[in-house]
Amino acid sequence: MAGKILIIGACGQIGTELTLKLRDLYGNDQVVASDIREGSEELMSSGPFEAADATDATRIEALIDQYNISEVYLMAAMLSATAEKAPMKAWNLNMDSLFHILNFAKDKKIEKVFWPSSIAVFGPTTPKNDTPQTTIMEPSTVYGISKQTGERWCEYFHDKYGVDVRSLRYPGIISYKTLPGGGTTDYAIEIFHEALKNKAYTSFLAEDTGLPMMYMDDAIKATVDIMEAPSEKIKVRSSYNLSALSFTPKVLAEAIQKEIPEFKISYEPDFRQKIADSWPSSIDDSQARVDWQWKHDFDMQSLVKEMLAGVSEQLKTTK
Ligand code: AKB
Repeated sequence: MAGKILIIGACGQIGTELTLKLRDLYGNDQVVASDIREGSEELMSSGPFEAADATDATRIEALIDQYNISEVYLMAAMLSATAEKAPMKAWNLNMDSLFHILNFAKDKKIEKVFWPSSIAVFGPTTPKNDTPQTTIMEPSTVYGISKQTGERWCEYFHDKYGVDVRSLRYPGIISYKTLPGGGTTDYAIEIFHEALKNKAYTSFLAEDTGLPMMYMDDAIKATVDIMEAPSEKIKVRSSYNLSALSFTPKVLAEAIQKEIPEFKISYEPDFRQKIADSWPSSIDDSQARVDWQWKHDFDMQSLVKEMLAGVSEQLKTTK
């Protein structure tokens, strides 16, 4: 790598674990974390941190110059449920931050960009099962519209200006180190905290709502793999479908009950149900598997075991 890595939105759910992984791989000083707020103790103490607003182009450019940045991972975004409450704010954050980075890459200030897309790019008219890489996309959420638009711009900047931008359509990502902020798939994380604390959980999605999901370690592996793959292997410059698991709240609850038999689940769907209903239940990611040999490691029961162990460890230390 010619220069250092900058992670924008490094203190969020995925940003935190991605930063730690990249510091492990390339050295602590090589990976600069930035966010509008400070992050976990581990993140803050393991390498450089800079306070920065992802929409402030001048500040981001100053960081690129100061640290001799060659790669940017733009992880800052407003997620689906929160974005519905503040549509214009979400649009501005999700789009402005992307345009700044794509333009820096176009002007050769940086060499490579990672930008996450999401299953939210799909909508109610998309085939629901085994959703193909290329299909009908009519997203009905602000978040989905911003991710779909972002995908089009990524492809445009690649085709027109040769920008080396790489992207994944993340499913719901399940982890315990840092809580997610305002997603529709968040129930699949809350459930573990409540199962351990109260042996009961009320799901905001109905029992039979199937959604694509993935354990954090697999999401991080996919992100590192796509960024390390030789450029000619990356055939899709909008964003790749990415898949590991697909389950409903009921099936997840049953998997938790195998470990905690007294655990009880009830259902009180709220406004997030409509968002979930507009998304696919399962994703066909064969193109990622062929192009850059993507492969997931975690199945349902290993995810449940890891989550229960991780969350209970955390509960012990926060007592
Ligand atoms: C959300 O629920 O908004 C996110 C996503 C699927 O992109 N987790």
